[in-house]
Amino acid sequence: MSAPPDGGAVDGPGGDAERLRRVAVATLEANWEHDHTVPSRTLYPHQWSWDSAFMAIGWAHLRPEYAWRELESLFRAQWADGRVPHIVFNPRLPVGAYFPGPEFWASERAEAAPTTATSGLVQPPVHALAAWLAYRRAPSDPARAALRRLYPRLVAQQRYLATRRDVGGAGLACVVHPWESGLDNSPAWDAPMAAVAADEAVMRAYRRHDTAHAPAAHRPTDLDYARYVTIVASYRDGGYRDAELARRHPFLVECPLFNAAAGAAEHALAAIAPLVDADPGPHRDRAARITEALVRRLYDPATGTFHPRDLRAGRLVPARTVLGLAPLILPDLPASQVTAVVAEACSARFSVARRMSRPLPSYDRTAPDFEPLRYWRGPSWMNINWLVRRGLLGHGRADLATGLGRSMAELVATAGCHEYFHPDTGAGLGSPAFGWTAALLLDLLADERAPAPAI
Ligand code: 2M8
Repeated sequence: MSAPPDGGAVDGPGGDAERLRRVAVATLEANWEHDHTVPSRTLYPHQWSWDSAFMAIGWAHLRPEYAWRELESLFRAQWADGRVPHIVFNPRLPVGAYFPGPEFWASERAEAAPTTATSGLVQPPVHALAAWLAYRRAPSDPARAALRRLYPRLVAQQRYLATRRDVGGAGLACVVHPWESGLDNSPAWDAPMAAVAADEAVMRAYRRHDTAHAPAAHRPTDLDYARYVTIVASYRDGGYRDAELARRHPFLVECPLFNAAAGAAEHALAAIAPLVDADPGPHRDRAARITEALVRRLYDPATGTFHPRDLRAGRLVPARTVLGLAPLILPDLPASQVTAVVAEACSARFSVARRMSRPLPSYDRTAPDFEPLRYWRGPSWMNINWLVRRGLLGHGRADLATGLGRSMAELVATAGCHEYFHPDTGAGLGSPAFGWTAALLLDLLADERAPAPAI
Protein backbone atom coordinates (compact mmCIF):
# COMPACT_ATOMS: atom_id res chain seq x y z
CA MET A 1 0.00 0.00 0.00
CA SER A 2 1.44 3.38 -0.89
CA ALA A 3 0.88 6.46 1.27
CA PRO A 4 -2.03 8.60 0.11
CA PRO A 5 -0.32 11.76 -1.22
CA ASP A 6 -2.95 14.07 0.23
CA GLY A 7 -2.61 12.73 3.74
CA GLY A 8 -6.09 11.18 3.47
CA ALA A 9 -7.41 8.07 5.22
CA VAL A 10 -5.86 4.66 4.64
CA ASP A 11 -9.10 3.28 3.25
CA GLY A 12 -8.92 5.21 0.02
CA PRO A 13 -10.76 4.32 -3.17
CA GLY A 14 -8.31 1.49 -3.93
CA GLY A 15 -9.99 -0.68 -1.26
CA ASP A 16 -6.63 -1.38 0.39
CA ALA A 17 -8.20 -1.03 3.81
CA GLU A 18 -10.68 -3.80 3.00
CA ARG A 19 -7.88 -6.13 1.89
CA LEU A 20 -5.95 -5.28 5.02
CA ARG A 21 -8.99 -5.89 7.17
CA ARG A 22 -9.43 -9.34 5.66
CA VAL A 23 -5.82 -10.23 6.51
CA ALA A 24 -6.33 -9.11 10.11
CA VAL A 25 -9.63 -11.00 10.44
CA ALA A 26 -8.08 -14.21 9.06
CA THR A 27 -5.16 -13.94 11.50
CA LEU A 28 -7.36 -13.34 14.51
CA GLU A 29 -9.73 -16.18 13.56
CA ALA A 30 -6.83 -18.57 13.04
CA ASN A 31 -5.40 -17.75 16.49
CA TRP A 32 -8.70 -18.27 18.35
CA GLU A 33 -8.44 -21.22 20.75
CA HIS A 34 -11.72 -22.31 22.42
CA ASP A 35 -11.96 -19.36 24.88
CA HIS A 36 -9.00 -17.11 24.11
CA THR A 37 -6.67 -16.01 21.35
CA VAL A 38 -3.07 -17.21 21.25
CA PRO A 39 -0.47 -14.55 20.45
CA SER A 40 1.14 -17.00 18.04
CA ARG A 41 0.54 -20.70 17.31
CA THR A 42 4.28 -21.36 17.26
CA LEU A 43 6.08 -18.96 19.62
CA TYR A 44 3.40 -18.30 22.24
CA PRO A 45 0.71 -21.02 22.14
CA HIS A 46 -0.88 -20.25 25.56
CA GLN A 47 -2.90 -17.24 26.78
CA TRP A 48 -0.98 -14.06 27.63
CA SER A 49 -2.43 -11.35 29.80
CA TRP A 50 -1.94 -8.05 28.00
CA ASP A 51 -2.17 -9.78 24.62
CA SER A 52 -5.69 -10.88 25.62
CA ALA A 53 -6.67 -7.30 26.38
CA PHE A 54 -5.50 -6.21 22.92
CA MET A 55 -7.26 -9.18 21.32
CA ALA A 56 -10.51 -8.14 23.02
CA ILE A 57 -10.18 -4.66 21.51
CA GLY A 58 -9.92 -6.30 18.08
CA TRP A 59 -12.71 -8.84 18.60
CA ALA A 60 -15.11 -6.03 19.54
CA HIS A 61 -15.10 -5.07 15.85
CA LEU A 62 -15.73 -8.55 14.62
CA ARG A 63 -17.39 -10.84 17.16
CA PRO A 64 -18.07 -8.84 20.32
CA GLU A 65 -18.96 -11.98 22.28
CA TYR A 66 -15.40 -13.22 21.77
CA ALA A 67 -14.06 -10.03 23.37
CA TRP A 68 -15.92 -10.93 26.57
CA ARG A 69 -14.97 -14.61 26.42
CA GLU A 70 -11.36 -13.58 26.01
CA LEU A 71 -11.34 -11.29 29.04
CA GLU A 72 -13.45 -13.60 31.17
CA SER A 73 -11.28 -16.64 30.50
CA LEU A 74 -8.22 -14.65 31.55
CA PHE A 75 -9.86 -13.38 34.74
CA ARG A 76 -11.02 -16.89 35.67
CA ALA A 77 -7.33 -17.53 36.31
CA GLN A 78 -7.01 -14.47 38.59
CA TRP A 79 -5.28 -15.31 41.87
CA ALA A 80 -6.98 -14.88 45.25
CA ASP A 81 -4.72 -11.90 45.97
CA GLY A 82 -5.99 -10.13 42.83
CA ARG A 83 -3.01 -10.68 40.54
CA VAL A 84 -3.86 -11.51 36.95
CA PRO A 85 -1.21 -13.97 35.78
CA HIS A 86 0.79 -13.10 32.73
CA ILE A 87 0.42 -16.58 31.23
CA VAL A 88 -2.53 -18.96 31.59
CA PHE A 89 -1.38 -22.37 30.40
CA ASN A 90 -3.54 -24.40 28.08
CA PRO A 91 -3.59 -27.91 29.61
CA ARG A 92 -4.31 -29.44 26.19
CA LEU A 93 -0.82 -28.56 24.93
CA PRO A 94 2.13 -30.94 25.26
CA VAL A 95 4.95 -30.36 27.75
CA GLY A 96 7.62 -28.32 26.00
CA ALA A 97 5.19 -26.26 23.91
CA TYR A 98 6.67 -23.17 25.57
CA PHE A 99 9.59 -22.40 27.86
CA PRO A 100 9.27 -21.78 30.76
CA GLY A 101 6.25 -24.04 31.00
CA PRO A 102 3.89 -24.82 33.91
CA GLU A 103 6.36 -27.22 35.55
CA PHE A 104 8.84 -24.37 35.95
CA TRP A 105 6.33 -21.91 37.40
CA ALA A 106 4.81 -24.49 39.79
CA SER A 107 1.88 -22.20 40.54
CA GLU A 108 0.06 -25.08 42.26
CA ARG A 109 2.46 -24.67 45.19
CA ALA A 110 1.45 -21.04 45.79
CA GLU A 111 -1.35 -20.37 48.26
CA ALA A 112 -3.16 -17.71 46.26
CA ALA A 113 -3.07 -19.48 42.88
CA PRO A 114 -6.11 -20.91 41.07
CA THR A 115 -6.35 -24.57 40.04
CA THR A 116 -5.45 -23.74 36.41
CA ALA A 117 -1.68 -23.64 35.87
CA THR A 118 -0.41 -20.10 35.42
CA SER A 119 2.73 -18.03 35.73
CA GLY A 120 3.16 -15.99 38.92
CA LEU A 121 3.97 -12.68 37.26
CA VAL A 122 1.67 -9.96 35.91
CA GLN A 123 1.72 -7.68 32.86
CA PRO A 124 0.67 -4.07 32.20
CA PRO A 125 -2.96 -3.71 33.37
CA VAL A 126 -4.54 -2.62 30.09
CA HIS A 127 -7.62 -4.79 30.68
CA ALA A 128 -10.03 -2.20 32.11
CA LEU A 129 -9.27 0.03 29.14
CA ALA A 130 -9.89 -2.93 26.81
CA ALA A 131 -13.20 -3.76 28.53
CA TRP A 132 -14.33 -0.17 28.25
CA LEU A 133 -13.33 0.13 24.59
CA ALA A 134 -14.97 -3.20 23.75
CA TYR A 135 -18.19 -2.10 25.42
CA ARG A 136 -18.15 1.30 23.78
CA ARG A 137 -17.57 -0.24 20.36
CA ALA A 138 -20.43 -2.74 20.72
CA PRO A 139 -22.76 -1.89 23.61
CA SER A 140 -25.47 -4.48 24.31
CA ASP A 141 -27.20 -6.14 27.25
CA PRO A 142 -24.86 -9.16 27.21
CA ALA A 143 -21.88 -6.79 27.03
CA ARG A 144 -23.16 -4.90 30.03
CA ALA A 145 -23.69 -8.15 31.93
CA ALA A 146 -20.10 -9.12 31.14
CA LEU A 147 -18.90 -5.73 32.37
CA ARG A 148 -20.81 -6.30 35.58
CA ARG A 149 -19.06 -9.63 36.10
CA LEU A 150 -15.64 -8.24 35.23
CA TYR A 151 -15.81 -5.04 37.23
CA PRO A 152 -15.03 -6.49 40.70
CA ARG A 153 -12.17 -8.49 39.19
CA LEU A 154 -10.72 -5.42 37.50
CA VAL A 155 -10.97 -3.56 40.79
CA ALA A 156 -9.18 -6.43 42.58
CA GLN A 157 -6.44 -6.37 39.95
CA GLN A 158 -5.89 -2.66 40.59
CA ARG A 159 -5.96 -3.16 44.35
CA TYR A 160 -3.28 -5.83 44.14
CA LEU A 161 -0.99 -3.50 42.19
CA ALA A 162 -1.70 -0.47 44.38
CA THR A 163 -1.06 -2.28 47.64
CA ARG A 164 1.19 -5.33 47.42
CA ARG A 165 3.24 -3.97 44.56
CA ASP A 166 3.78 -0.46 45.91
CA VAL A 167 7.19 -1.50 47.18
CA GLY A 168 8.59 2.04 46.98
CA GLY A 169 5.67 3.33 49.07
CA ALA A 170 5.19 6.32 46.76
CA GLY A 171 1.94 5.41 44.99
CA LEU A 172 3.38 3.48 42.02
CA ALA A 173 3.39 -0.26 41.35
CA CYS A 174 6.72 -1.92 40.75
CA VAL A 175 7.48 -4.73 38.34
CA VAL A 176 9.48 -7.62 39.76
CA HIS A 177 10.66 -9.05 36.42
CA PRO A 178 11.31 -7.60 32.94
CA TRP A 179 8.57 -9.95 31.64
CA GLU A 180 6.08 -7.96 33.71
CA SER A 181 6.82 -4.85 31.67
CA GLY A 182 5.93 -6.64 28.41
CA LEU A 183 9.12 -5.18 26.88
CA ASP A 184 11.27 -8.09 27.95
CA ASN A 185 14.78 -7.14 26.85
CA SER A 186 14.33 -3.38 26.53
CA PRO A 187 17.56 -1.43 27.14
CA ALA A 188 15.58 0.08 30.03
CA TRP A 189 16.31 -3.12 31.96
CA ASP A 190 20.03 -3.36 31.23
CA ALA A 191 21.16 -1.54 34.37
CA PRO A 192 18.83 -3.28 36.87
CA MET A 193 19.45 -6.63 35.15
CA ALA A 194 23.23 -6.22 35.34
CA ALA A 195 22.87 -6.29 39.12
CA VAL A 196 21.12 -9.69 39.05
CA ALA A 197 23.72 -12.35 39.78
CA ALA A 198 23.24 -15.18 37.29
CA ASP A 199 25.41 -17.68 35.52
CA GLU A 200 24.75 -18.38 31.84
CA ALA A 201 25.40 -22.06 32.64
CA VAL A 202 21.99 -22.13 34.39
CA MET A 203 20.47 -22.39 30.91
CA ARG A 204 22.18 -25.75 30.31
CA ALA A 205 19.43 -27.30 32.39
CA TYR A 206 16.71 -25.94 30.09
CA ARG A 207 15.79 -25.89 26.44
CA ARG A 208 14.73 -22.52 25.04
CA HIS A 209 11.67 -22.79 22.85
CA ASP A 210 11.82 -19.31 21.26
CA THR A 211 15.10 -19.81 19.38
CA ALA A 212 13.63 -22.87 17.64
CA HIS A 213 11.10 -20.53 15.97
CA ALA A 214 12.98 -17.24 15.57
CA PRO A 215 16.65 -16.44 14.84
CA ALA A 216 18.69 -16.14 18.03
CA ALA A 217 19.94 -12.72 16.84
CA HIS A 218 16.35 -11.40 17.03
CA ARG A 219 15.72 -12.62 20.56
CA PRO A 220 17.01 -12.00 24.11
CA THR A 221 20.43 -13.53 24.80
CA ASP A 222 21.17 -16.65 26.88
CA LEU A 223 22.50 -14.40 29.63
CA ASP A 224 19.16 -12.52 29.61
CA TYR A 225 17.38 -15.87 29.95
CA ALA A 226 19.70 -16.98 32.75
CA ARG A 227 18.69 -13.85 34.64
CA TYR A 228 14.99 -14.27 33.75
CA VAL A 229 14.89 -17.76 35.25
CA THR A 230 16.97 -16.71 38.27
CA ILE A 231 14.52 -13.90 39.11
CA VAL A 232 11.49 -16.15 38.65
CA ALA A 233 13.08 -18.87 40.81
CA SER A 234 13.63 -16.38 43.62
CA TYR A 235 10.01 -15.18 43.49
CA ARG A 236 8.61 -18.70 43.07
CA ASP A 237 10.62 -20.14 45.94
CA GLY A 238 9.12 -17.50 48.20
CA GLY A 239 5.64 -18.69 47.15
CA TYR A 240 5.21 -15.61 44.91
CA ARG A 241 4.54 -13.67 48.10
CA ASP A 242 5.09 -9.93 47.88
CA ALA A 243 5.85 -9.33 51.57
CA GLU A 244 9.42 -8.15 52.03
CA LEU A 245 10.16 -7.83 48.32
CA ALA A 246 12.25 -4.75 49.12
CA ARG A 247 14.54 -6.83 51.28
CA ARG A 248 14.97 -9.94 49.19
CA HIS A 249 13.98 -9.49 45.55
CA PRO A 250 16.74 -8.89 42.96
CA PHE A 251 14.74 -6.80 40.43
CA LEU A 252 12.37 -4.00 41.47
CA VAL A 253 11.50 -1.24 39.02
CA GLU A 254 8.75 1.36 38.67
CA CYS A 255 7.94 1.37 34.96
CA PRO A 256 6.29 4.35 33.24
CA LEU A 257 4.26 2.23 30.82
CA PHE A 258 3.04 -0.15 33.51
CA ASN A 259 1.95 2.70 35.76
CA ALA A 260 0.44 4.71 32.91
CA ALA A 261 -1.64 1.60 32.13
CA ALA A 262 -2.71 1.46 35.81
CA GLY A 263 -3.75 5.13 35.64
CA ALA A 264 -5.62 4.62 32.38
CA ALA A 265 -7.34 1.63 34.01
CA GLU A 266 -8.70 3.87 36.78
CA HIS A 267 -10.02 6.32 34.17
CA ALA A 268 -11.67 3.42 32.33
CA LEU A 269 -13.15 2.06 35.58
CA ALA A 270 -14.57 5.52 36.30
CA ALA A 271 -16.32 5.33 32.92
CA ILE A 272 -17.53 1.75 33.56
CA ALA A 273 -18.71 2.34 37.15
CA PRO A 274 -22.07 4.03 36.37
CA LEU A 275 -22.97 1.15 34.03
CA VAL A 276 -22.59 -1.36 36.85
CA ASP A 277 -24.13 0.80 39.61
CA ALA A 278 -20.77 1.59 41.20
CA ASP A 279 -19.28 4.91 42.29
CA PRO A 280 -16.80 6.44 39.81
CA GLY A 281 -15.44 8.86 42.44
CA PRO A 282 -12.77 6.60 43.99
CA HIS A 283 -11.50 5.67 40.53
CA ARG A 284 -11.10 9.32 39.60
CA ASP A 285 -9.22 9.97 42.84
CA ARG A 286 -6.90 7.03 42.28
CA ALA A 287 -6.30 8.04 38.66
CA ALA A 288 -5.27 11.53 39.78
CA ARG A 289 -2.92 10.08 42.41
CA ILE A 290 -1.22 7.79 39.90
CA THR A 291 -0.64 10.61 37.41
CA GLU A 292 0.76 12.81 40.17
CA ALA A 293 3.10 10.03 41.35
CA LEU A 294 4.25 9.25 37.81
CA VAL A 295 5.22 12.85 37.22
CA ARG A 296 6.89 13.19 40.61
CA ARG A 297 8.80 9.90 40.52
CA LEU A 298 9.49 9.09 36.87
CA TYR A 299 9.62 12.33 34.91
CA ASP A 300 13.06 13.83 34.39
CA PRO A 301 12.94 17.55 33.50
CA ALA A 302 16.51 17.29 32.23
CA THR A 303 15.58 14.81 29.47
CA GLY A 304 11.94 15.87 29.05
CA THR A 305 10.72 12.30 29.18
CA PHE A 306 9.77 9.51 31.61
CA HIS A 307 12.24 6.87 32.79
CA PRO A 308 11.88 3.72 34.87
CA ARG A 309 13.02 4.03 38.49
CA ASP A 310 15.32 1.26 39.67
CA LEU A 311 14.32 0.82 43.31
CA ARG A 312 17.40 -1.23 44.21
CA ALA A 313 19.79 1.39 42.88
CA GLY A 314 17.54 4.28 43.97
CA ARG A 315 17.77 6.12 40.65
CA LEU A 316 16.15 6.66 37.27
CA VAL A 317 17.39 4.45 34.43
CA PRO A 318 18.99 6.81 31.88
CA ALA A 319 18.04 4.88 28.67
CA ARG A 320 15.49 6.72 26.50
CA THR A 321 13.08 4.01 25.42
CA VAL A 322 9.57 4.11 24.05
CA LEU A 323 8.37 3.35 27.60
CA GLY A 324 8.97 7.03 28.31
CA LEU A 325 6.23 8.08 25.86
CA ALA A 326 3.53 5.84 27.36
CA PRO A 327 2.23 8.35 29.96
CA LEU A 328 0.68 10.19 27.01
CA ILE A 329 -2.22 7.74 27.35
CA LEU A 330 -3.21 9.52 30.57
CA PRO A 331 -5.90 12.09 29.85
CA ASP A 332 -4.84 14.13 32.90
CA LEU A 333 -1.11 14.28 32.12
CA PRO A 334 -0.17 17.92 32.83
CA ALA A 335 0.33 20.15 29.78
CA SER A 336 4.05 20.71 30.38
CA GLN A 337 4.76 16.96 30.36
CA VAL A 338 2.53 16.50 27.30
CA THR A 339 4.53 19.15 25.45
CA ALA A 340 7.86 17.65 26.48
CA VAL A 341 6.90 14.05 25.67
CA VAL A 342 5.43 15.01 22.30
CA ALA A 343 8.74 16.78 21.56
CA GLU A 344 10.57 13.59 22.53
CA ALA A 345 8.30 11.56 20.23
CA CYS A 346 8.95 13.98 17.36
CA SER A 347 12.73 14.07 17.92
CA ALA A 348 15.18 12.11 15.78
CA ARG A 349 15.03 9.44 18.48
CA PHE A 350 11.47 8.37 17.60
CA SER A 351 10.61 10.41 14.46
CA VAL A 352 6.86 10.90 14.90
CA ALA A 353 5.56 13.35 12.27
CA ARG A 354 2.48 14.21 10.24
CA ARG A 355 4.03 12.22 7.45
CA MET A 356 6.25 9.44 8.61
CA SER A 357 7.48 6.47 6.67
CA ARG A 358 7.81 4.02 9.59
CA PRO A 359 6.11 3.69 12.99
CA LEU A 360 7.93 4.31 16.26
CA PRO A 361 10.90 2.11 17.11
CA SER A 362 10.96 0.60 20.60
CA TYR A 363 14.23 2.34 21.46
CA ASP A 364 16.03 5.61 20.70
CA ARG A 365 17.23 5.11 17.14
CA THR A 366 20.17 7.47 17.71
CA ALA A 367 21.56 5.40 20.61
CA PRO A 368 24.81 3.54 19.89
CA ASP A 369 23.29 0.27 21.14
CA PHE A 370 20.11 0.53 19.02
CA GLU A 371 19.52 -2.93 17.50
CA PRO A 372 16.97 -2.88 14.68
CA LEU A 373 16.48 -6.66 14.67
CA ARG A 374 16.54 -7.60 18.33
CA TYR A 375 13.06 -7.81 19.80
CA TRP A 376 12.42 -4.85 22.16
CA ARG A 377 15.79 -3.17 21.53
CA GLY A 378 14.80 -1.34 18.34
CA PRO A 379 12.05 -3.02 16.27
CA SER A 380 8.61 -1.43 15.91
CA TRP A 381 5.65 -3.04 17.65
CA MET A 382 1.96 -2.44 16.93
CA ASN A 383 0.75 -2.37 20.52
CA ILE A 384 3.11 0.39 21.59
CA ASN A 385 2.35 2.41 18.49
CA TRP A 386 -1.35 1.92 19.12
CA LEU A 387 -0.98 3.24 22.70
CA VAL A 388 1.08 6.27 21.64
CA ARG A 389 -1.39 7.04 18.85
CA ARG A 390 -4.24 7.01 21.40
CA GLY A 391 -2.24 9.34 23.60
CA LEU A 392 -1.61 11.77 20.77
CA LEU A 393 -5.31 11.78 19.87
CA GLY A 394 -6.31 12.30 23.48
CA HIS A 395 -4.05 15.35 23.75
CA GLY A 396 -5.35 17.04 20.62
CA ARG A 397 -2.56 15.96 18.28
CA ALA A 398 -4.74 14.36 15.60
CA ASP A 399 -2.20 15.59 13.03
CA LEU A 400 0.55 13.40 14.48
CA ALA A 401 -1.82 10.55 15.33
CA THR A 402 -2.89 10.45 11.68
CA GLY A 403 0.70 10.27 10.47
CA LEU A 404 1.49 7.53 12.95
CA GLY A 405 -1.70 5.56 12.19
CA ARG A 406 -1.03 5.66 8.49
CA SER A 407 2.53 4.41 8.92
CA MET A 408 1.20 1.53 11.06
CA ALA A 409 -1.35 0.45 8.45
CA GLU A 410 1.19 0.71 5.65
CA LEU A 411 3.67 -1.36 7.56
CA VAL A 412 1.25 -4.25 8.01
CA ALA A 413 -0.07 -3.87 4.47
CA THR A 414 3.44 -4.44 3.18
CA ALA A 415 4.83 -6.97 5.66
CA GLY A 416 1.76 -8.80 7.00
CA CYS A 417 0.60 -9.34 10.60
CA HIS A 418 4.06 -9.91 12.01
CA GLU A 419 4.97 -9.78 15.66
CA TYR A 420 7.44 -6.92 15.20
CA PHE A 421 9.09 -5.08 12.34
CA HIS A 422 12.47 -3.76 11.28
CA PRO A 423 12.14 -0.06 12.14
CA ASP A 424 13.93 1.09 8.96
CA THR A 425 13.16 -1.43 6.23
CA GLY A 426 9.73 -2.44 7.56
CA ALA A 427 10.58 -6.14 7.15
CA GLY A 428 8.37 -8.44 9.24
CA LEU A 429 10.13 -10.17 12.16
CA GLY A 430 9.22 -12.75 14.79
CA SER A 431 5.97 -14.67 14.43
CA PRO A 432 4.30 -14.12 11.02
CA ALA A 433 0.68 -14.41 12.27
CA PHE A 434 0.63 -12.41 15.45
CA GLY A 435 -2.58 -11.79 17.38
CA TRP A 436 -2.28 -8.24 18.71
CA THR A 437 -0.93 -6.93 15.41
CA ALA A 438 -4.13 -8.16 13.75
CA ALA A 439 -6.43 -7.04 16.57
CA LEU A 440 -5.06 -3.53 16.86
CA LEU A 441 -4.97 -3.12 13.11
CA LEU A 442 -8.72 -3.82 13.07
CA ASP A 443 -9.20 -1.15 15.69
CA LEU A 444 -7.01 1.30 13.80
CA LEU A 445 -8.89 0.77 10.54
CA ALA A 446 -12.25 1.24 12.25
CA ASP A 447 -10.98 4.34 14.01
CA GLU A 448 -9.77 5.82 10.73
CA ARG A 449 -13.31 5.41 9.38
CA ALA A 450 -15.05 6.80 12.48
CA PRO A 451 -12.72 8.19 15.17
CA ALA A 452 -13.70 7.14 18.68
CA PRO A 453 -13.47 9.70 21.51
CA ALA A 454 -10.57 9.43 24.00
CA ILE A 455 -11.50 7.29 27.11
C1 2M8 B 1 6.84 -11.73 24.89
O1 2M8 B 1 7.12 -12.23 26.19
C2 2M8 B 1 7.22 -13.63 26.46
C3 2M8 B 1 7.37 -13.78 27.97
O2 2M8 B 1 6.24 -13.29 28.61
C4 2M8 B 1 8.38 -14.30 25.75
O3 2M8 B 1 9.29 -13.61 25.26
O4 2M8 B 1 8.38 -15.54 25.69
C5 2M8 B 1 6.65 -10.21 25.01
O5 2M8 B 1 6.65 -9.61 23.74
C6 2M8 B 1 5.35 -9.90 25.76
O6 2M8 B 1 5.09 -8.52 25.76
C7 2M8 B 1 4.16 -10.65 25.15
O7 2M8 B 1 3.03 -10.46 25.95
C8 2M8 B 1 4.45 -12.14 24.98
C9 2M8 B 1 3.37 -12.86 24.17
O8 2M8 B 1 3.09 -12.15 22.98
O9 2M8 B 1 5.70 -12.34 24.31
